[in-house]
Amino acid sequence: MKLKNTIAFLAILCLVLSAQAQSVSFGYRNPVLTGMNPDPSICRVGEDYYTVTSTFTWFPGVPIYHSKDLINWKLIGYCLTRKTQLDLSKGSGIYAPTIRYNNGTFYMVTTNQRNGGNFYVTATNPAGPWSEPIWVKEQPGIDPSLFFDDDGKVYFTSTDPGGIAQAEIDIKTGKFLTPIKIIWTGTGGRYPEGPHLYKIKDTYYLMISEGGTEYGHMLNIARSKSPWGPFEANPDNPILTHRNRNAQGNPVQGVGHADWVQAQDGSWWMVFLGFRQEGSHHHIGRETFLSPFTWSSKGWPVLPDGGTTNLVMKVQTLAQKPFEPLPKRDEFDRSTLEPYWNFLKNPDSLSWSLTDRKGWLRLKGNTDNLSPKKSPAFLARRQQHLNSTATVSMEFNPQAENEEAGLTIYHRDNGHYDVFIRRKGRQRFIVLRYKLGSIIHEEKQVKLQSGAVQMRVNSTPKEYRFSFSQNNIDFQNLGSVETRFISSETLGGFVGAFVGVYATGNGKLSTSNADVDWFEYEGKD
Ligand code: 6LW
Repeated sequence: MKLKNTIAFLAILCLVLSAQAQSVSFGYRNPVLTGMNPDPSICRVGEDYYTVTSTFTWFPGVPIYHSKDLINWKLIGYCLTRKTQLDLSKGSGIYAPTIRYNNGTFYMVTTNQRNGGNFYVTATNPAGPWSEPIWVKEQPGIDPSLFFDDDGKVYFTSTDPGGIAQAEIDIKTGKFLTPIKIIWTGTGGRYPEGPHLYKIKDTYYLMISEGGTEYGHMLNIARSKSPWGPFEANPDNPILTHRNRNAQGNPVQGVGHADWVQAQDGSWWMVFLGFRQEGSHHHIGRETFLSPFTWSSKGWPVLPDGGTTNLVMKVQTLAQKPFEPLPKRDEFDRSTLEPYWNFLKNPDSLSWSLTDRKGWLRLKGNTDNLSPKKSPAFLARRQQHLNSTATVSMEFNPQAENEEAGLTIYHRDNGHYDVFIRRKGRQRFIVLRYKLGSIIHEEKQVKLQSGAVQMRVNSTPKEYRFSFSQNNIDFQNLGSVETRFISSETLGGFVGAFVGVYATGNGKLSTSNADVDWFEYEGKD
């Protein structure tokens, strides 16, 4: 009997221990969403987490990522997939989104800068489809957020020239039910922005960023017993920043613009933006970082290490549930694009096809080039690693000298490095060209044999190296160039580097198609 009891006890102990072992893991690497993924916003539904980030003039807009553990994320779709939701014909596109879940419905609220302003879309399945926009015409600021209070009221909070502004909103129509009120002006830092309102028990917390999205970025918080304020600032602000001396040598900089979530096990987590700097420049954009936080005895959020974050996080996490890694090579064998492909502005549906030549991505150069007025024949994906290799195999026999097609590292129209095929007289060449503001430099031109061409870019934190091959084995070097010339510090703007394939007729319609057999991307960070 005694032995039986002991065995039963040990069996139960084993079960408890193994259950515990499955419910937590230890440690992870930041950023959790690599490549251009700024202004993250997060919500939880049961044990599922969803995060959205800003996309500016890339299409489709606002990717939605899913996770079971806050660390491993899978791109499951986009909130803005139609021109009726996302017209990118003017302006600088989509700024900071917020995602919220209320009563069976997901809400994603954001701004289409100078192209309609603030709006939200809704969905019951976060992977889509998402609704047509409901426009919020009464508030011209940016960084909108929604807060669903437990009394049924919904608040729309955003920036305003006077500070952080708020109104109660009729969530069915987008009409304001109250006048707009400035609820907090922040702590005196420049650009009070990225507000989110939360309620814990009977206290409302208003978390915002200040200092601008560069090296002076910081996260500040205030609280009140009313959603309208007055808001009392946390005496220990900022709760997260790398602007101070203690973070001077940290490879992560510019942290701020956060949103928080409480996990199913009661732990608290923030997602926020930051960038990985290389010699005081960053070129792959602002990325999404994750940190746990706790509450002080005085009721304020406290982030680890005095409000700093790291690439390697040595903390307990939810049980980690990674997704299958994506195949390195896209063979273009399906009739739909892999979700990571993006277009610049609203795509010209005549400029590309997966069905014209089965198993190939066909690019049909239009009049636009990589300084686009509308949208060029151009598909790109985020450069998600500082160390990476991208290779494309392309068949392209230009019939006229204005036609070109190739591979590009593209940050903005004023900063990209292109390796491409063109023709001069009867000869085909491969060319390496750098475009940096008003400077256009052709670094190298090499004669090609007939047949397919593989174009490759190897990236390290400091440099891009371009090469080509015609047998996919022997690669001939074309040249190397610094990453920092296409960094955000050099070019300005809010975006980051993408790598992609393009074709153009440079002002005329191209008479020859560029056929992409495969595209390979491998990250090595
Ligand atoms: C965004 C603002 C910001 O609207 O950058 O870092 C702007 N914060 O909140 C664009 O991402």
